[in-house]
Amino acid sequence: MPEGRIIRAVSGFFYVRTDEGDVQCRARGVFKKKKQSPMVGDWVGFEPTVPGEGIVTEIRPRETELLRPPIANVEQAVVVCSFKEPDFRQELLDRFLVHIEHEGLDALISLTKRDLVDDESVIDRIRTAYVRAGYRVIVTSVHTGEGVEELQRELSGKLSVFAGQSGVGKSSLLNAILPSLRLTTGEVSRKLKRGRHTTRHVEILELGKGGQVADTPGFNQLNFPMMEPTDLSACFPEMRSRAPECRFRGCLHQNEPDCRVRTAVEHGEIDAARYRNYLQFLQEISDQRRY
Ligand SMILES: Nc1nc2c(ncn2[C@@H]2O[C@H](COP(=O)(O)OP(=O)(O)OP(=O)(O)O)[C@@H](O)[C@H]2O)c(=O)[nH]1
Ligand SMILES: [Mg+2]
Ligand SMILES: [Zn+2]
Repeated sequence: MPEGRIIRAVSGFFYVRTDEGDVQCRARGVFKKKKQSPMVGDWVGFEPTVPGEGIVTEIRPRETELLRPPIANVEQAVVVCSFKEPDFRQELLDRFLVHIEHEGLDALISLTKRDLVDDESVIDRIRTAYVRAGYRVIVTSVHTGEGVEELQRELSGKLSVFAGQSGVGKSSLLNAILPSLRLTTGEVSRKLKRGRHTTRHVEILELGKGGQVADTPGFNQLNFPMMEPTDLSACFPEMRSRAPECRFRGCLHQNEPDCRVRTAVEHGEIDAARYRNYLQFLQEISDQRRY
């Protein structure tokens, strides 16, 4: 059976890349019954129908699966956040990171539109908070080219996904890395200070040097999947590494005595805003579980 990888999904069609070219496929009906659906990034087997077309009949087991944005088998997620237009939202960044950690992907943070910020201390505060938490952080501007090559290096030799709010500059960054992509980009609305959802589909793009990236539509909200409260602190690397030194196993780092995480927050080793977001997410997760 011919095989390939789904590189794009648009209104019920799956574009499967094979050595012999792309094949436009529909999915076999049985997937619907099983409540399964092929995803971009999936390795699939298909039955050819007419030249260039086929039907996906088999989905290979996924190594990883991200539901927002929906993509399978990526190794690394690049969370893209702008300093301005739209304004930096740390809570949303932390939400994205929890999702990514929960799915076991490597995370990289790209802070965009550096050219719109005059105050260097704003950049430093954010960068330091996340570097200390254990993340790779790349500050970029497509106007000055800052950070573009560094980002490109981090993308080589693997499949990554760009995730982030609409308008933060995901597609613009990809164009800066490889101008021939000519992805459509959109102005940020002045009035609403929000992106206009310019990218409509998840699509895997070839960057050369063995690098592949999925550009994805932006979104502004993100709820958590069902998870245990103890899973949540494991999604914060700086808490995960300190938790073994808490007095209690399963410590949720709230009011427990001899909590190493709280001590680290008090000493400024863990970013206070990230810790506040953690507590808020913990509340959300326990509220979820009550229904
Ligand atoms: N000043 C400045 N503007 C940028 C930069 N990067 C992107 N922009 C602008 O930000 C706007 C949105 O960029 P896009 O690349 O379309 O954003 P996106 O994240 O792909 O948005 P969606 O596809 O809607 O999710 C465009 O007007 C870009 O020109 C940057 O580094 N500096
Ligand atoms: Mg886009
Ligand atoms: Zn603790």
